[in-house]
Amino acid sequence: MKFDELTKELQQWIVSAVREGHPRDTILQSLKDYGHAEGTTEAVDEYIEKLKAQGHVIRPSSTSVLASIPATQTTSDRDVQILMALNNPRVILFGDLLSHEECDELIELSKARLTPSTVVNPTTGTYDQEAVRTSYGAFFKRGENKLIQRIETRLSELIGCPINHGEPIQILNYAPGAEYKPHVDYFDPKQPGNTKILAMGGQRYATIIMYLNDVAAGGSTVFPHLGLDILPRKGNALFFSYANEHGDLDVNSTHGGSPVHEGEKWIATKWLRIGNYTGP
Ligand code: PD2
Ligand code: ZN
Repeated sequence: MKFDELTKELQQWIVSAVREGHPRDTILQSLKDYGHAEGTTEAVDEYIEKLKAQGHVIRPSSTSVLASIPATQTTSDRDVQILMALNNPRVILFGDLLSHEECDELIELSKARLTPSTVVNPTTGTYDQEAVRTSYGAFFKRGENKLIQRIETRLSELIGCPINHGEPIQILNYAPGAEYKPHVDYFDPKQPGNTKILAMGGQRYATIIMYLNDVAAGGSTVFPHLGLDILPRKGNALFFSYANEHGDLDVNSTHGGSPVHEGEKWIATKWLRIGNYTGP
């Protein structure tokens, strides 16, 4: 039976079950248990395929995974708190990942290097200055100094990702009114301008945003598809992922940096690749 031929009630039930991440077979068994076995297998498969084609990643349901997350995660040089976790897409808010001294040092070291931020043009592959991103930024080469080495090791231990899969840390500074409009951090492989950037370590699969100062008002990291806003707090860090090794990409990871209303905002961003990052 086609999905559209089911009753509206049944359609809604299937939509919720699939989006909540329940396994296909569990969904089919429940439908059978409640007397809806006939024709629903095709309809469930049709809906799952449609979601995948739209770029949604369907992950297993995770209540038990979230329940077992420890309150504190220990790395070789620091205990990091876990303040919030969402499973689908994976979003984790870490508390106290950086010390206040580390935040201040990153800001001071970057001040002399700041230049206007750019975005990758998906058609041409050039790095262009655009109104969608009005921050200033500075890069630190991987392992550039002791501080960067320490932070990169800590992140690698926390996330379980090899250091050489990480792009260089980027510091971003937002003045009042500055923002980064909602976007995805992965590169659409169908766009010709992304070929070169994808060749330098494969797809990006996750982002870590480290908040280097408290912002008096505004400047949250927003996830419009999730109705989620993360407020900048000095030393906290946000991890979110959006791709897997099969090339599935999750549009629900769309996020932005909302305009700063009062004060300024400083963050450090680390993007992670599926393979070794070989770019600049
Ligand atoms: O500044 C942010 O909160 C922000 C928002 C969206 C940073 C990024 N994206 C990024 O660096 O990719
Ligand atoms: Zn982003």
